[in-house]
Amino acid sequence: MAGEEKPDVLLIGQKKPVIVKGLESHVTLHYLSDAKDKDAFLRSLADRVRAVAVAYTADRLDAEFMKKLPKLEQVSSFGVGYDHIDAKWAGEHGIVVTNTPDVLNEEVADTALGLLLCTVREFPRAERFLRAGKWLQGHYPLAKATLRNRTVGMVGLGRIGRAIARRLEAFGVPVVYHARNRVPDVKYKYYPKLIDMARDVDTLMVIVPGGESTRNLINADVLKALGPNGILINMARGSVVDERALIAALQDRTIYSAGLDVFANEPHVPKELIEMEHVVLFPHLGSSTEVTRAAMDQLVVDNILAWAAGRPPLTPVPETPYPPKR
Ligand code: NAP
Ligand code: 8YV
Repeated sequence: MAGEEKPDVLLIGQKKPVIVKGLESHVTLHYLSDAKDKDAFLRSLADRVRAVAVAYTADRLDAEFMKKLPKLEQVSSFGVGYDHIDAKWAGEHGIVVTNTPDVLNEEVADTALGLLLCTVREFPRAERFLRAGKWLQGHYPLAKATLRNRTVGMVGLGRIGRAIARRLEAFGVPVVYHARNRVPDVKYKYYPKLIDMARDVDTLMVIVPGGESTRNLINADVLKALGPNGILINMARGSVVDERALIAALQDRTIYSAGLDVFANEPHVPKELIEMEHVVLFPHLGSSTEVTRAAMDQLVVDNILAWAAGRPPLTPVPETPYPPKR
């Protein structure tokens, strides 16, 4: 890029140090977060901005937003999930979208196992018991659930799902799975129908993408099929679970318990869930360690740098193949 004018890149969301430091000497960065009037700011950049870096997955990029940047070629988004971006529209309009897969697989799988153990064995509740001084009056009650006699039905067996399944195998827990397609190189039993798997297992581990194709996949029927010993772990997106149906199923003990890392309207969590002692709630922290978040940020940077150098994107999403149709 020596001697050439630096390309203009819009940064949406937080000014994360890895992203800003990684990009600022290669491109001219414009910060949407600094704009007092966001529409006027976008209008002033419409002829120049050809790439966008999205620093956090809560920032939405729908067709209406992307239309405001008619020269847009590339969206480099933080997070493996990209349900906050209209990738289909982007693909149809010659825009390449990239995400940050793989670098977070093991971290998210660790969190999933942590959430499962916390839910089955009531560890957070037991800790609250100790801190409240209740141990002085007697032992914490024996947990009714155990991982020892459970079978986990994976809802999704992609990059992260497989890392979770490997951990479950090491724990001696039988694994089966549901996805739209059979995974050729695994020995776990495949269920083409989620409802059949829910009937056969007592634990569901959800790790599919969000968006319309999975909206309310875990509904009242699936929860009923899971049954009174059933535990639901949601590591995917809040939209994948019908939250009202889940609350009802927990209140009337249609299922035993749930461990949730994600919610329909984050960071707002329904008060009914907060008031329940027998569920475990994490504030969407699947990938949230410094090292893994830095690796995700770096991949946001590397995808922009590849675009700026005219190289193919490192991690384009399937809806926006490279080279783009322009
Ligand atoms: P991936 O490799 O693309 O795997 C997705 C899996 O879901 C595949 O097995 C896929 O199989 C299945 N799937 C997709 N659509 C489906 C549908 N409609 N019905 C049933 N199964 C479906 O994705 P990944 O890298 O493992 O990530 C999965 C998701 O986890 C992300 O998109 C994100 O939403 C979530 N996530 C959450 C956190 C967190 O902090 N809680 C962190 C990272 C990721 P088929 O295509 O064969 O159906
Ligand atoms: C993100 C995630 O950190 O990668 C994803 O899809 O859900 C997490 O790893 C989270 O989305 C931040 O908003």
